[in-house]
Amino acid sequence: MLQSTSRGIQISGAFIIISMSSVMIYWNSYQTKSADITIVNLTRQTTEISIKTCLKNPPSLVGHFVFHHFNGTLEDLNNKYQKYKPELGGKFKPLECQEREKLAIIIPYRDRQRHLMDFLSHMPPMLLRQRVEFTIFVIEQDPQEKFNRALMMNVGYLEALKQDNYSCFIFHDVDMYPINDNNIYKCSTSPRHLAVAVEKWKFRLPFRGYYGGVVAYPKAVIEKTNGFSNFYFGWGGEDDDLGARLAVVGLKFVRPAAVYGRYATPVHGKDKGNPVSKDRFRLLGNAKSRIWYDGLNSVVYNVSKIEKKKIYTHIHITVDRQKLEENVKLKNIELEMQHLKSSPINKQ
Ligand code: UD2
Ligand code: MN
Repeated sequence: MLQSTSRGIQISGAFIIISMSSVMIYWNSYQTKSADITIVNLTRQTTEISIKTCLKNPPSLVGHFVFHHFNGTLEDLNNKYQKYKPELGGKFKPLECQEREKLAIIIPYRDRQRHLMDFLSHMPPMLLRQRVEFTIFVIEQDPQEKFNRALMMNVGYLEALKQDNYSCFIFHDVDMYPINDNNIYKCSTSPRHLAVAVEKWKFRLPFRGYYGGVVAYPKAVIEKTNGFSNFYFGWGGEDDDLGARLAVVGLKFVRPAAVYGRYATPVHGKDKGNPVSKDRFRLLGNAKSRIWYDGLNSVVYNVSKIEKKKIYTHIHITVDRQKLEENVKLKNIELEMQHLKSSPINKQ
């Protein structure tokens, strides 16, 4: 017999109390109070059956799927995704199982409304087929300064952690759309470069050390590399800098097979506020020595607005380039002083 009450279900003398994460069965250890149930003796035999954890390759995957431009509105998407019951700010959880990893997708962003709508239309269905628990964070840099993609990645990491204890971070171009759902958006202990076969590069790597587009980092790795460099204003260089940082801490990117890591990329021009960086080769030249003072530990920015939308979180950032660069230099001096103080000659 199965009888439902407001707090639990009774099956032939046993109660099953359903909580968010587990199912507890209390055998013969109950007392009823009219329709309500009071558990009087929890010390008797208890059995816990966990709701199943999500599989890494769930049967819901379809393999190759097509990217379509989206012509609707954000409201259309809000309605479309209502059935998944995202929490405010766009936290989606798989309904079928429990996922341990919490993923933050960080999108460095400015003035790409059309690409953003395509992204918001394309990504959640795939991520839910993959049984990923995720939130999309759009980190928008205001128009004052040249665009700085890696700086927005640092900001996204720090701001996402203020919202929840995310354990996996995927830094994602807004104009890249995965087209094979076997490219799983979860972290491993190594950092992963996911954009292996990109349409704009004729579906192959342009060069071996290419780390553009989409990278997945577990939290521990971001901390190890002190995040990303703050110095790359304008287009280019910051993606090569990631590889240099990983080399310093003895890590390498791993990649999914090219048949999985496929991305559709719309053709677009260069953005006004993001001219090719003239400093990029100079910066790359000393990328390895900057890692300890140029990154998360020296970033300076101002949050002007946080918008918790129904299906994603939009954070608006202002950057004072002079202040930021001064702070990075100060951090360098501070670390050098500490180093000198702790050197054996000063300890005598
Ligand atoms: C390549 C890399 C990209 C990055 C960039 C150099 C690929 C597929 N992507 O992209 O990862 O290394 O070179 O910086 O090879 N953005 C805005 N607004 C702007 C400018 C940039 O939102 O005004 C964001 C947006 O998320 C965009 C990303 O920055 O997808 C990269 O900028 P891009 O699309 O102009 O550069 P692209 O396609 O050459
Ligand atoms: Mn692009």
